[in-house]
Parts: sequence; structure tokens; C-alpha cells
Amino acid sequence: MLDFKKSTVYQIYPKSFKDTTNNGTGDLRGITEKLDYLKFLGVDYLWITPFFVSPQNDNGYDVADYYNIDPIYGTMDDLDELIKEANKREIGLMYDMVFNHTSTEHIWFQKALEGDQYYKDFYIFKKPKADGSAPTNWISKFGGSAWEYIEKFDEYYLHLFDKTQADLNWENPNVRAELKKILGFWMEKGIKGFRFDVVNLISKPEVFEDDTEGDGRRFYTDGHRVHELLKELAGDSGMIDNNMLTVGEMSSTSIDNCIRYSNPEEKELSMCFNFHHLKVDYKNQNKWGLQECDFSKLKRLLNEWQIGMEEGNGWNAVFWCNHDQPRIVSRFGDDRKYHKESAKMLATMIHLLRGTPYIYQGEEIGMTNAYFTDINQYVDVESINYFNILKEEGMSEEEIYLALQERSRDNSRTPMQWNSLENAGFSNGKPWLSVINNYKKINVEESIKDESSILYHYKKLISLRKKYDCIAYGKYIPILEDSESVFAYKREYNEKTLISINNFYDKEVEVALDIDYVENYKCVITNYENRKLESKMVLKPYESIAFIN
Ligand code: TEU
Repeated sequence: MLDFKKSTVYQIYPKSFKDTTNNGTGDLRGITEKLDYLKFLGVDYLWITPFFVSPQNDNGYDVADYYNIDPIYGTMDDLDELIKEANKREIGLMYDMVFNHTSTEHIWFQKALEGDQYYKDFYIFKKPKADGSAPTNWISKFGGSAWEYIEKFDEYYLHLFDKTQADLNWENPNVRAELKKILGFWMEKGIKGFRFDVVNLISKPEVFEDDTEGDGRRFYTDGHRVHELLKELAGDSGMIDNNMLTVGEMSSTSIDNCIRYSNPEEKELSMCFNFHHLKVDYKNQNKWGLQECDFSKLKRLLNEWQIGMEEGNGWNAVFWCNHDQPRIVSRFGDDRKYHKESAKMLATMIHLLRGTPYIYQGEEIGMTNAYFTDINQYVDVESINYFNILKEEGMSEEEIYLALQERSRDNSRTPMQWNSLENAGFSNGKPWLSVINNYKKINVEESIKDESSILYHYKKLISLRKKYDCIAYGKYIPILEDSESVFAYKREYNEKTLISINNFYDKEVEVALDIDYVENYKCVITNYENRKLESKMVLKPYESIAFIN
């Protein structure tokens, strides 16, 4: 395995990456076609979101067959070719394993519906309350009740996500055996890692009860047997022995749990995603409530997680973007006046942290939010559900559109912008989701021509992590903790120190640094002109600089 502390992972959302058949949907051959670009960028692993057989109600996170490829993405031959070509370039593939739930079209669920008890036990069916209502008052992550009624059984089944995504019963050893088999099948094919979807939700409580305080998550998040179940999965499947790079997506988790998930001695996973730093612009913790980024909270959270995970010898996946999150340059940067500067600042700020950086397709060229103006442009199940829910709750259409423009998952799912030709070079057919109209300016071809582009900045960050051990292994020490506009830290390793200073705002700001021997430091990356480290510095809007001694 490549040293994951020196590696960078690139996330591909195949549906929107590159379409080679002109049916408007990206495909596996599209990924193969772009491997040279990814090699040029310098990434080590590709996390590819699910391309397995699926009705696509949640764009593939509703898997109907874990062993086969959905025809919209190509064939097994295409996948074999992709693996071969990626291996040639020393790029490892990571597949996305959605094991908390299956599609209701999966044969297991279909058999369960036929009344086959063996398969009914694969899922979580429960009797209604005495009044016939759902077994608990839990809310689905996509809105509405987390239970769906099946009249034939006079029972409900649990779905923490869409009603077509039924939660698996991990207490059943037959379920666990099936999941291990799936991992074995894909490892045989020569892939290098896995990303596990919402894997901290797999352990449900023994007793199902109403949540009088919240939406039910406290009963199943980092559930009582989750570590035990993960250890078993990792050990028995051969994932650990095969040195797979593994990352778990952890919803509403805690540092203590993430240490256990990722400390190598625990033999669970290599690293964890958490989302606390991406909720600092949620008003009252509500995704659809808009507010400015609470910068001091962002700093506090990132610092806490950096220090806490290091103390427990855990490992973070560090990131701003994925297929569920709005584009970071539109979110915490300025996608108009300071597009380049702010995109580069955000990149530096996250990439030099302790953890493995993840880049989401298009982030490296500064792709922005979609700014759709019509509900018909949205495809995402969550966006459409909430459009209706918020309307019922009495929110005005105008406000709902504002919320979707900021928060919809479709913001990150628009087609990758390759060039300035029709549909941004993504497809010659009609794309399944509209291309953003800034593609003539923001695209890969233009970025490659311009060495001062955001793309080259990302390329440099990836190479710095390989070159300097202090970035990969250094101790994390926050500095300028009281600053209301600058996020800064040191990373120390074997006499070497990195200093990363990032102005998060569009205003100049003066910083005073308490650092010895400033003259020994050299600037290794910046988004303005190279400059010297001084004990007092005035930072330009969104200025970001890193020094190493
Ligand atoms: O997401 C899990 C998850 O809880 C969130 O990221 C969620 O989509 C968001 O908070 C809603 O506001 C994972 C996948 O990344 C996502 O694409 C899937 O829809 C989801 O699991 C279900 O498989």
C-alpha cells in the first residue's frame, strides 16, 4: 500500500465525470479516458462513488446488486480495463460500499417482501405501535418518517434514508457473511481500497423507542456494537491482511469514536470522514437554515479534531467537498471577485492539515455552486423532498430557492467542466443534470494552460505532501488562535517546522507571529507573490502562505 499519510485521494462521481457514449450520463470508460489527467494532477487513489446496479433513486447509493455494474456506467470489461490502466499509472481504486442499507429492489428485499423469513431477517421489520402508527418517531435523513408500512405483514421496515433504501440488520450473521463476500469479490479484482457509506449507523439499538429529544439519531449513531461489527468485517473479509486503504463516512460522530475507528491497533479502518466543520453555516443545526460561516466555531472544531485525533493516534480524512456538499469556493470563499485567491487559500488550509486530503472532482479547477433557478433543474431526491417539506412548513418559494442554491447536493453533482465546448466537453448528449454556465471560463483545458491556475495550486499541494515529512507526519499546533479572520497552524516533525497562515476573508489583516529564526524559513506555496516570513505581516484578501524551515 502507498503510504496513505503521503497520499491524496480524488473522488469521482461517475455520473458527472465524463460521458463516452453520449447518453448524457458519465461512465467508467470516461474515467479511464481521464486517467492521464489524474496522473498529471498527482493523486494516488480514486474513490469512485457507487456504479453498481441500482434504480438510481439516490444516484447509486441504493444498490440492487453489489456484484454487477449498472449498464448506464458500462460493463465488467470496462471496469477491468479501468483497473488495469489505473494500476499501470500507480493509481489505486477505492470502491464505495453502501452496507448500511440496500435498495428495496435488491433480491434480498424482494424475497423478504414475498414473506421469505430468511430474507426478512436481513432487514429491520417491526410491528406498529398499538395505535397502528410507526414503531418509533424517528425521522429519515431525507425527510419524513424513517419507517415504511407493509400492509401484507402489518409491519414497518426501517429506512434511515429514502424509503427505497431499507436498512440492513447487522445483528444477523448471514447479513455479515454476505457483506464479507462482496468485499472479497472486489478485492480479488485488484482494487486498493474501500469507502464505507454511513458506516457508523450500522449498529441499531436492542430496543426501539421514541426519541423525545431529537430525530432518533442518538440511538443508532456510533451504536453500541459498531466497533465490534467493524472489527469483524475488517478481519474476516481480509481487508486488513490485504492492506486496503479504508475510509468510513461517519455521520454526527465523536472524536473518541473516530479514534477507535482509525487507530491502527483497533484494526477497523484507516481513516474517518466527519462533518462537524461543514455545519458551521447551518442555522440552529438545520441544513436548510442559512447563516454566514461561524469562523470561530470552524477554527475551534478543526483544531479540536486535529489535536484530539492526534492524541489518540487516529487519522482524519480532511476535505471540504464531496458529492453531498456545496462547492467550497462558493460556500466559504468568494466565487466572483476572489475566485482564484479564495479557492487556493481554502485548498492550502485543508491540505496541510494532519490527515489524508480528499479532492472532489472539479474542486481542483474551482468549480462553483450551480445557482439553479427552477425546481425542475434539480434531480436530487433530498432536494426535491425538502422543496415540498419546506413549502408545507410555510417557507416562501423565494426562500426555498435560496436555501437550495446554497445547500442542494446537486451543486456538486453538475457535469465536470473539461473545456469550453458544448456541455463543457462532458457529453455530446443532453447531460442528466445541467452544466453550470460559467464553464467557458472555469474548465480543465483553460486551467492547464495557465500555470497560475487553481489546478496548479492543487498539483503543488499534492507534491508538497510527498516531499515534506512534516506535512505528512508532523505534530499539529494551532497558532493565532484568537484571530477572528486568520486560520494558522504549525506542523512539526524532526526539527522541521511548517507554518501555514490563511486569511479567510476579503479584508487585509495584520498578524503578529511569535516565531524564532524567521529568516530560516522559506515560502513553499502561496496564492500571491512569494514573500518572506516576518514577525509582523499584513495579509492581503484571502492571502494564504506556507513556510518551511
Ligand atoms: O451520505 C450520508 C449522509 O448522511 C449525508 O451526507 C447526507 O446525504 C446529507 O447529510 C443530507 O443532508 C451518504 C452518501 O454520501 C449520500 O450520497 C447518500 O445519499 C447517503 O449516504 C445514503 O446512502
